[in-house]
Amino acid sequence: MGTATMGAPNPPDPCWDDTVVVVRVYNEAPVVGGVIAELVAAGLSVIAVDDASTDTSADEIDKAGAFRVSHPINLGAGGALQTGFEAALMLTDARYIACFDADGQHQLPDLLGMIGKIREGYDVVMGSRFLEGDGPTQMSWLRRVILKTASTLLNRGEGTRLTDAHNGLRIVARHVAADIRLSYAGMAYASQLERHLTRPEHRITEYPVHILYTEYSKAKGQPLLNSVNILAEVAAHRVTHWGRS
Ligand SMILES: Nc1nc2c(ncn2[C@@H]2O[C@H](COP(=O)(O)OP(=O)(O)OP(=O)(O)O)[C@@H](O)[C@H]2O)c(=O)[nH]1
Ligand SMILES: [Mg+2]
Repeated sequence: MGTATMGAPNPPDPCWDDTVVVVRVYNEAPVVGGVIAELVAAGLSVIAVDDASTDTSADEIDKAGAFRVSHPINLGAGGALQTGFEAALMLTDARYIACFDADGQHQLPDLLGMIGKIREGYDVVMGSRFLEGDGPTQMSWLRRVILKTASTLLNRGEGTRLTDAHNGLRIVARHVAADIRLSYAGMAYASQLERHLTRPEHRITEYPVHILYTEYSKAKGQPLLNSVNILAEVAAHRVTHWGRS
């Protein structure tokens, strides 16, 4: 006779069909296939925005099972994110839209936890590298100081209490995504996005995440100078909008 165990049935597999994940991709061929395949295997729908990559990223995206949208020219990380939000709104009826990087720095368990969090009734859930002390995130001390200072300045401006204002791992409710208009070039889009997400009418919270600084991502990622630029942009906005927010 069979050996099937009696008693309580297995819990159903978790279902993530209320969420679509936007992955922006610029020349990430060595890693993007693995990143997307893991999301797809978990049951998530993925829209990958290929930002005019000159390597084989597009093939890797297709093989891994994402829906691919391709820019004919490179529009930068902000432009790619804007396309991702618009595609998610146009092509799906997802309640939530998540952003996940293609370079292997973001981790699936963090994303799944953030989906659980936004289902509690938030409009925006932001990943934070600094919520659980400094945790296992292997960031250089200088980048850490710069990003924390940017968060402090942004908080003063927007009246929010974020610990990590420039984290790419985020999830937003559909109505929040519908109002996003990213127009800044370079990495300055991040401050523009944060200012939108932290509007007082949005119910926002943070969720602890662990960003991996792999040899690959360190070799390919943003130079420290970009963190300095982010800080300068937030400070300049603070000065020009003094007393207005
Ligand atoms: N740098 C860059 N990234 C882009 C562009 N278009 C899309 N991306 C994607 O945007 C995501 C974030 O880019 P990163 O350069 O890793 O930026 P970051 O994670 O904020 O910075 P690091 O912590 O240094 O890695 C990655 O998935 C990129 O592939 C672009 O034009 N430039
Ligand atoms: Mg990165």
